[in-house]
Amino acid sequence: MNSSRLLLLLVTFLSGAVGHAEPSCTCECAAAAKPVAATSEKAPARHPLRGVVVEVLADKSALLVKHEAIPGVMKAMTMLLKVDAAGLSAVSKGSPITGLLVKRADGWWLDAVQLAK
Ligand SMILES: [Cu+2]
Repeated sequence: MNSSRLLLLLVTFLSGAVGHAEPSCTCECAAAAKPVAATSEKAPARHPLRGVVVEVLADKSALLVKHEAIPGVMKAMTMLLKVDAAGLSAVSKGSPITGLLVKRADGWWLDAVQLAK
């Protein structure tokens, strides 16, 4: 009776100590992890792409790109990719480029377009 009561006190003390240490860790982890989790849930997958600009189609805000194979996504091909204004002005016909291929509701986009080095 005496020893089990001592054990109970010990367990209570230990769980109290753990309970005190854990919340601050949980808070930090939750704060750090939440935005990442939310982003990965919402944002579509971005696949690194390497290719060459075949044509700049400014009127369509798009580039005709001959790109290398993207394993698990698509084989090597020449295709039209929508780009933002920055992407459009960063390249010209014949430019070797890299970017991030993203599938959106309105089709395939190339984000973060850069001249390949
Ligand atoms: Cu393609």
